Amino acid sequence: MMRDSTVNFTVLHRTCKLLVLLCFLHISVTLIFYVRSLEIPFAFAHNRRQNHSAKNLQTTVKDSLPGERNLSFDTRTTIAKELEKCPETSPLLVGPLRIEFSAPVSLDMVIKENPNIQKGGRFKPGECVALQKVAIIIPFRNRDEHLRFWLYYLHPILQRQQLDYGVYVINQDGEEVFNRAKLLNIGYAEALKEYDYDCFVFSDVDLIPMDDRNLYKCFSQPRHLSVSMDKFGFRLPYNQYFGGVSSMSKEQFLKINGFPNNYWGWGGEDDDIYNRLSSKGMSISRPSGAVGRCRMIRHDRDKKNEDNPQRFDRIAHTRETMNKDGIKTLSYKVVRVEKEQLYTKITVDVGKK
Ligand SMILES: [Mn+2]
Repeated sequence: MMRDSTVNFTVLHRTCKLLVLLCFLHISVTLIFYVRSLEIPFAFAHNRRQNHSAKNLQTTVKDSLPGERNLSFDTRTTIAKELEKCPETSPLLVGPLRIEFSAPVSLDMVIKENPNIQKGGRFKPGECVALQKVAIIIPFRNRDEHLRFWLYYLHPILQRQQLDYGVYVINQDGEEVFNRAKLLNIGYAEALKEYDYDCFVFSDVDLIPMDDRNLYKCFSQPRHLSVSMDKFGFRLPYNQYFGGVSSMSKEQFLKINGFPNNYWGWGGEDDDIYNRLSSKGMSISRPSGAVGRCRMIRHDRDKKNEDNPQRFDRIAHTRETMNKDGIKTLSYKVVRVEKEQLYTKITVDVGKK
């Protein structure tokens, strides 16, 4: 009997020891897995930080943007990083286009036909990383019908060109004399507050390209895009002509101190811009006459946009005035910013003549 109980006790003792060991093992394994689960997000965050510092300066600017904008942007770049750069020539281009203004278009229709446009008139290609970030600046006042045509034709073209772009309509508030060049300067400044654009296309609201190979992007020299307008019999009116639609990189724009702020009324500001470019040793890049064909929507002269009689005198003195009058001395007030589906409308007080 005695012997039996001793055996029993030993067995029980061993079982208990084993049980304690098992418990210890179980706890250890659980603990190891727990610690590892904490380390994974940490390692992920660490990796992401490394990726960030490897990215260029532009990202640093983006990172400093406030709140939600920043977050959605970051998410997008993370996805974009896995995509390849877009090709130099987009495979989506179709060439000559039929452009007509006989039937009016509605914004609802344009919105339905362009489901990939983000609020504010923003777009990024989904299949590759765009080569340039382009802000399109449209000086504006009371031309809603023209704007609808512009959006109807240009959004599909710009998407086929695989650009990362945003459309900014700069609306002059009030009834004072129109100031196209100042509105363009304001568009440049306001667009840069939103995104680190590296290229700026300045377009009149009533000009539509007739060929999608006329690229709305920047080149090694400032670009004139509206080279053969129907209005001028599909020819350049004169060699120095830089009106209608043009593009400039941020660098090119800053080199000439932006555009003049003191051309009130119609005419001259485009020649002043040309003088600025040539005085800084830049030349004008242009598409061929065939690719650069475009159509202007016919209209009467706007009220409060009469010929500027001072323009000839001003143009003669661009070299002396350009450093004192430009983007460096730009002053204006933003009256309101409206994020429409197909464009961002910024209404501004430009002051008066
Ligand atoms: Mn016009």
